[in-house]
Amino acid sequence: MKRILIAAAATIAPLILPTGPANAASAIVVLFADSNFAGDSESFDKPTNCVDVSDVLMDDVSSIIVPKGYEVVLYEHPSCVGSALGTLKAGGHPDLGSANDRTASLRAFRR
Ligand SMILES: [Ca+2]
Repeated sequence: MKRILIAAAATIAPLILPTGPANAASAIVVLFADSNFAGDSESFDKPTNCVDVSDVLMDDVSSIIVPKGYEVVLYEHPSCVGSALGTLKAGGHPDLGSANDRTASLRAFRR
C-alpha cells in the first residue's frame, strides 16, 4: 500500500508548478488612457484568453506596455471580435497610431 501511495505522489508532483510574484510581474500587460504611459491605467496578468478593457479605458487606450516574451493583439470590439487593430511586440508602445482610442479588448500570445 505504501508503495502505491509513493507512486501516486510522484505522478502528481510535476503538475504542481510553482507560481510566484516574480513570474507574474514579468507577464503583465499595462494599458494607459493617454500617450506616453500617462493617465488612467489598467493591468492584465498574462491575458492569453481574451479580456475586455474596463469601462474607464474602453475606446480610450493610447499607450501600452507589452511584457517580454509576449505579443498583444488589439480588437475594436469586446470579446475579441471585429477587426484586429494591430499586433504589438514586447516593449513600450507610447503611441498607438491608428489604433489610438479604439481598443475594446485584447489577447496576448507567447513569443
Ligand atoms: Ca486616450
